[in-house]
Amino acid sequence: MFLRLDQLLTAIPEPTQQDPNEAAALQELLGGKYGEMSTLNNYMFQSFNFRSKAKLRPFYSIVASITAEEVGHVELVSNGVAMLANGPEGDEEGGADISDSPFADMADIRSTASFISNGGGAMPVDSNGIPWNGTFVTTTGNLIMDLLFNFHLECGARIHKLRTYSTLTGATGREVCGYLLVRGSVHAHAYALAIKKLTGVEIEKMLPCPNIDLSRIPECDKYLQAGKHRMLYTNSTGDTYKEMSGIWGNGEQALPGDPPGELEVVEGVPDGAKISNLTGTASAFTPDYAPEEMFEIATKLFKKSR
Ligand code: MN3
Repeated sequence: MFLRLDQLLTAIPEPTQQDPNEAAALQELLGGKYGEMSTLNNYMFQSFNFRSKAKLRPFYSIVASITAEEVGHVELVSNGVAMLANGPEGDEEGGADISDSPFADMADIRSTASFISNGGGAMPVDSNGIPWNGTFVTTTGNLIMDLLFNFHLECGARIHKLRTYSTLTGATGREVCGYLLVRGSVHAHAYALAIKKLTGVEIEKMLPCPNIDLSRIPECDKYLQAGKHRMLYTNSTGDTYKEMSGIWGNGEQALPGDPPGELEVVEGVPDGAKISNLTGTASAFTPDYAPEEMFEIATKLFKKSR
């Protein structure tokens, strides 16, 4: 079962300007082959299909708990995409004259469909608008094969995050990349250690792979100082999934190059942040947009719930 919290994993700075092309670039981290839809669905289906869950509990726990974090990553990137596509100011008043082509600029953005079909929202597509698909999921039934695939997936995801970061100039998209680079590094490290426990092969010595020095990415700094590169969250209640501390912990240390310290499993979820309150885009419904009645109904229903 899953529990939903009305928060984002980290605070994303509001954009200073509308930038639907940066939103399209960020889509790669959502619906690209190595995006968050892929990490989420790989670990989710592997955890559903996991055999001998009781006997292999530490390994099941690590895949199951990371699954929950990945839902939060999908949510984080989706919010970043929508914030960039929307820009800093809402447009709830409307009143534009449709014959003036108020959205002429949208014909020239990279993903015109993100405006025409999706109203500036995020979609499970890559940076070229090509849909994410289920063939990106690997669940073989062989635990070592699946963990190896997950290690590769997280390493590939880091390349894509770095390259996406280097296409962005605004703080909004860069923050999303910086946070995910740190957390993706944790997940690559976690799968490497799981493989080591099962096979004796010290695959974590390949890390960081690719060789990305997080200390040179300013947006990573506060997360490194807070020790986010050393923490795995159970994303559950009580001590459920705590068994993974035999893999993540147990004297294992942070990767060379990152701030030193022992790896630790943290019960529960990380501190969340507020979700940006995006407003409607009245001019997208020119000439007729009247949300007031819906707002009124919602206000009445809210009062009845109290
Ligand atoms: Mn992720």
